[in-house]
Amino acid sequence: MLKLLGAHGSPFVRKVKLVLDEKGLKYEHEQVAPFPPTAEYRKVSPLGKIPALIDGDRALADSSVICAYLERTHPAPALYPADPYAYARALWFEEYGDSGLAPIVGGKMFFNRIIGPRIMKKPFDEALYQQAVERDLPPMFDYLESEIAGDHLVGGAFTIADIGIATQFVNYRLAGGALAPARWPKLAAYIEKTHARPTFKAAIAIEEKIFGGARG
Ligand SMILES: N[C@@H](CCC(=O)N[C@@H](CS)C(=O)NCC(=O)O)C(=O)O
Repeated sequence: MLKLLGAHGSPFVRKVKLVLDEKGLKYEHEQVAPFPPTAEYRKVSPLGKIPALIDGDRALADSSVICAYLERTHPAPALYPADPYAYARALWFEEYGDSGLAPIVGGKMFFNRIIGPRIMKKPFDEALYQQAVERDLPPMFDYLESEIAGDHLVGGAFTIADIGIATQFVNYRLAGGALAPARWPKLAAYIEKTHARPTFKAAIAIEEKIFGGARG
């Protein structure tokens, strides 16, 4: 059976979980935290980061790598567009989530407000949080607002682009972030709809239980 390694709260672990769930695959989910990674875990994830995936005698690290692998090994339902440009655009939005949103939403908001104080005994840095909300994120949300034309980001279908962006907004929400519909009407409606998918709803319910009460 497939085994997903990585802890709840990570947008990258969630990205893989959502792909597994959208494809209806059976898997075990072992909670592995990377702070610090063990020597044993580094054998499957040489950079020491979560997630990793075990498939029989195969091991893979990195959420984008794992999702691409799952698409090849379990092609239906397709989560990547067939058209080359749409395919590349979907990868772009996944990257925008991973490298654009994650350091701000994950680092400056979720980690700063939830994981740091709760697990690492690091105090909440309110100025850093406000910097994310007031300075860093508005231009990123403006960009996403300008890209949204319907229910999905690319090709009129649900793809890795939607998973890659909306997983970051789960952390945004868990960290206490709110999307003002008056300023970003399309983005707010898009995220609400995407988070209402059964796969997202189930993931959010688990993580709200773990982290929801930790805001403060
Ligand atoms: N590019 C990686 C990023 C994974 C990542 O940064 N995971 C974080 C947790 S959300 C981590 O393991 N951090 C530990 C570290 O950087 O040492 C992926 O997509 O899987």
